[in-house]
Amino acid sequence: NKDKEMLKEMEERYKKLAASNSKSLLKKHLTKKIFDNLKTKTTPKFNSSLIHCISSGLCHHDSGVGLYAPDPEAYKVFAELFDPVIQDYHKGFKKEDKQPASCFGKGRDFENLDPDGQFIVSTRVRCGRAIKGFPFNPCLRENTYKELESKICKALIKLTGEHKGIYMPLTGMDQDLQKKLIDDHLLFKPGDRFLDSAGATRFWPAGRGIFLNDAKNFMIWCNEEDHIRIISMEKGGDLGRVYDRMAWGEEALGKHIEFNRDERLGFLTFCPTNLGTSIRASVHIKLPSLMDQPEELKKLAEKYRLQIRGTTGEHTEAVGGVHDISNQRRLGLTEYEVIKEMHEGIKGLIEAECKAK
Ligand code: ADP
Ligand code: CIR
Repeated sequence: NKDKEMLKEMEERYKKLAASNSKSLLKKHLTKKIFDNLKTKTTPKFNSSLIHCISSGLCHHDSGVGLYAPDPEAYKVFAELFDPVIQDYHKGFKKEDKQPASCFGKGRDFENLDPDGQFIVSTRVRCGRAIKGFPFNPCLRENTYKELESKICKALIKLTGEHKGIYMPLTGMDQDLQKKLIDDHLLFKPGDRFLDSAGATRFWPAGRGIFLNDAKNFMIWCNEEDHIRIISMEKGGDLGRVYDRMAWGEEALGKHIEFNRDERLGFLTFCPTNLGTSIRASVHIKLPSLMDQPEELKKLAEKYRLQIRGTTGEHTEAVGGVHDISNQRRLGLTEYEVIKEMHEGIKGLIEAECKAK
């Protein structure tokens, strides 16, 4: 009976989304037929159902995507919904397509995007990793969050050289320190409403934390949206150097942790937008002339397959003319190709800015 009631409630909420003017990929691709096909399915190992996948998008009609995978098997069991969303977001990755083998290549192939420091405030490259054998947020409990954290910490203490650093758990962290780390763009913000309604913030702050190297240009986030986020960041536009630091850190960590990589979808992540390489390479950039022509900027971003975000992250505004511009697609191409696409795009934007002056 309880199951019947839950199904009825999900149907009501689905109808509301379908009748709304939401621009989310969930609304676009979750047809009535697919909804009916999937509504009573569950994943074999962790028993997740459709509501776990779509609850964020049902809550927030202003989602860009609105879909998450509660566990790795969800990508297969609910493929009828995930596949078209993945194809749309990653610009044409079809259900027969396969993520190529990892190839990081050399960051030094990419020249500094802004050697005179005119446009780029800072550059950041991140990737996400899941640990094999564990489900994602909606299926984790306080003890599994802690178990993941302790596995990650065991690997972190083995990092050496420029990656060496300390792990700071969120539990018991000084409020001023937490605020400073967030303001410096080093640490994730708590209370993301999209993650919250996706079931990704339960037992907070248990098992969550940040590892920071001595130079504060290499970070590892523990149990935020993904089990692991590996991040490299510094002032200026030396994308190649930032990328190499992340890639070497990923390689070092991978010697001590088995990452969950799918043959077809590449590295598995909670959000389907992060599959494949899971790399987001971004610059905080000032383009004063292009900012005055938002339509032109939007057109250029589409041409170069770039995504524009606000200054303090996704779903925020651009403060002081600083935008966060990054590669949109992460799946269907190698790590090296992702960085190349982003490098060419930013180069193109800077050229357009110079012409628009
Ligand atoms: P992600 O999914 O990559 O973690 P978010 O949009 O949630 O992205 O941003 C996380 C944090 O990283 C935010 O504080 C954001 O301002 C910061 N950030 C992203 N790109 C840059 C950059 N190029 N320079 C400085 N900070 C950045
Ligand atoms: C949304 O749907 O807006 C959020 N769930 C975040 C989706 C991830 N966004 C992205 O473009 N990488």
